[in-house]
Amino acid sequence: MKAVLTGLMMATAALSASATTIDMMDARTGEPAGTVVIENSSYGLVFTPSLTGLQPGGHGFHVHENPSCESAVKNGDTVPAGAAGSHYDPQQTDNHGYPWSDDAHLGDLPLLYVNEEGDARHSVLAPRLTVEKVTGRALMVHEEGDNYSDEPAKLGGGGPRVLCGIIR
Ligand SMILES: [Cu+2]
Repeated sequence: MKAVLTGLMMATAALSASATTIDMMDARTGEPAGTVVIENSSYGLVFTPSLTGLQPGGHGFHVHENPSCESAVKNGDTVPAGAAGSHYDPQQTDNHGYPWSDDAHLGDLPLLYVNEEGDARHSVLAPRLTVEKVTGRALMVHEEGDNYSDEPAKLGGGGPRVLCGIIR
């Protein structure tokens, strides 16, 4: 019994050791905007947001490919957090889809839910990811929602990037 308990405690310690806190910032101003904790589970990667000051409703939430939240110039326009690149897609699916689909960007996450007070507190699970797979990338929150499709708008229709954080 004691050995079983010790084993359980060690397993718990191993899981919590893999938790990583991502400092999020406003993509336009660079001001701190809260945190997202990521943690491995037996079923995938858990994202637990602690964010405030967002528009109520659903927001596109993705892992983007580059570890940068700098703005970038695209077609003559400045894009906040544009240096993060597009959705992390190591398998080159070139397809925006469901987080549990094999034929979608690996960085496609479940929608981030923001309550009427503008707070995001609900955890989401990405079954194909681990802390190790996303380290060295960027985490992004978009202004609009996400329909897990490239139709009618590319990349789920999330629009501008509002919050960004580097996953270290
Ligand atoms: Cu995105």
